[in-house]
Amino acid sequence: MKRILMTGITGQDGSYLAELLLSKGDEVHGLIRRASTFNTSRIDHIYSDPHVQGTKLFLHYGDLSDVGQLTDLIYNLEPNEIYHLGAQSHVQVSFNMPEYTGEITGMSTTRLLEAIRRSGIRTRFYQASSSEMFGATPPPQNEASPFYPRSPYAAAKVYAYWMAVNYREAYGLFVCNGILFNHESPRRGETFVSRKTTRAVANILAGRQKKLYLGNLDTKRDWGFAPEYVEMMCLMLERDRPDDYVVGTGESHSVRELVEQAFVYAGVDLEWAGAGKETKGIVRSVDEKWADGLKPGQVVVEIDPRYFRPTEVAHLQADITKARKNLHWEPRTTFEELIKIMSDYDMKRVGLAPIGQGIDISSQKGFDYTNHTTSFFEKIREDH
Ligand code: NDP
Ligand code: GDR
Repeated sequence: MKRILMTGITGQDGSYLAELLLSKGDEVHGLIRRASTFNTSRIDHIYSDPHVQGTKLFLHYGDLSDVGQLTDLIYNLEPNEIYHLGAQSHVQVSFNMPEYTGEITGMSTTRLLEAIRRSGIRTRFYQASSSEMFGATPPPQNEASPFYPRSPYAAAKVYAYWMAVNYREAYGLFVCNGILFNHESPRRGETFVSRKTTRAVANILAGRQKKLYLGNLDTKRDWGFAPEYVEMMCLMLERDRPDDYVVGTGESHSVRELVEQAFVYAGVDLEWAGAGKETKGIVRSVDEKWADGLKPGQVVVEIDPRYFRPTEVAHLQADITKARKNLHWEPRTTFEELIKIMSDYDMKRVGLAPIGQGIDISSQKGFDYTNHTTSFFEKIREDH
C-alpha cells in the first residue's frame, strides 16, 4: 500500500485519480479548499467518515498559496507519491487573473518542491504540465518541441515545468512532468468547451436552454478521455527513472466538429451559416423524438465575442511516440466515443433517456474503478 498526497482532488483529474488509487488499495490524502458551498461533488461518493475503521481517503483543508500547510502535510504524511494537480486551470480566466494564476498555477509547484527538498523526504512527484505550453508551436508537438505560451496560464505552467526539471537535475528528486493534451469526461468543468457543448445540447433538448454561445470555432485540439490520462500519471511515477512525457491521442479536431458531433449524436443535424462573429449553427433536420421542441431552421449556436481570447492557441496535436515506446501507451477512446460518453451523462443529468452508446462504450473500456458519478447532493461530513 502506498500513501499518496494529491492536490486538486476535487477537480476532474483528481477525482478519477483518487478512485483509481483507492481501487489499488492505496491510502489517499487530498488537499481541499474551504468554500462557503460544498465543492466535493466529484468525490462525495468515495468519501467516508475518517472515524470509520478502514477509511483510506482523507481530506485536508489547505490552499496552494499557503506554504505552511503544504509543508506540514508533506512532513507529517511522508507520502510515497505526490500528484500536483491543483491549479487555476482555465485558460481564458487566466487573462482576467494573471497574477493569481501565476501564484497558484506556477508558484505552487515551487512551494511543494521546496517543501520536499527541505523535509528530506524521499517521494515521487508528478507535475501536471500542459499542451498549452506549446502554444504557437505548430503541430505535432512532442517532448522536444519548443514552448511558446500564449496565455498567463500557459506561461505559469512553463515556469512550473522548468522548476520541476530543475529540482530533478539540481537535487536528484524523482520528478515527472506529464505534458497532457486536453482530456475530458462527464466530470469536466462546465465552462470548458467540450462539456459546455454536451451540456448545452442536453439542455436544449430538454427545453432548458435556447442556444449555445461560443467563441472561436476553428481552433483545433487533441481531445482524449480523462480516466485514461490519470492512468498515465501513475505509470510515469512507477518507472525506474523520472522523465517527461507527452500524452494525447495523436488526432485533432476543431471546436466546430465537436459541436456538430454532439448534436448529431443526439439526432440533430446542423448546418452553418455566416462567418466570423456572425456564424450561426442552424438545425437542418431533427429526430422525430425531439420534433415538438426543436424545428428545422432554428438557430441553436451563436458566437459571443466575449469568449474570444486575446491570444489563441490554434492547433494542438500530440506526437505520442515516446509514451507509446516507454509507457506502452495506446489511447483507447476516440473523439467520437468521448463525445458520446459525455453526451449520455449530460442527457441523464437533465432527466432525458440517454442514447446509450456512450454509457456502453465507457463500461467496455475497462474503467472499472469509476462510474463517472458526481453528486450535487449535500453530504454531511462529520469531521468538520
Ligand atoms: P480542474 O480545474 O477540474 O481542477 C483543479 C483543482 O485545483 C480543483 O480541485 C481545485 O479546487 C483545485 N484548486 C484550484 N485552486 C486552488 C487553490 N488555490 N488551492 C487549492 N486547490 C486549488 O482541473 P483538471 O482536473 O482538469 O486538471 C488537473 C491539472 O491538470 C491542472 O493542473 C490542469 O492545469 C492540468 N491540466 C489539465 C488538462 C485537462 O485537459 N484537463 C490538460 C493538461 C493539464 P476546487 O474544486 O475547490 O476549485
Ligand atoms: P483549453 O480548453 O483552453 O484548451 O484548456 P477549453 O475547453 O477552455 O478551450 C478549447 C478551445 O475551445 C475554444 N472555445 C471555447 N472555449 C471555452 N472554454 N468556452 C467557449 O465558449 C469556447 N468557444 C470556443 C477556446 O478558445 C479554445 O481554443 C484546457 C484546460 O483544461 C487547461 O487547464 C489544459 O492545460 C488544456 O486544456 C490542455
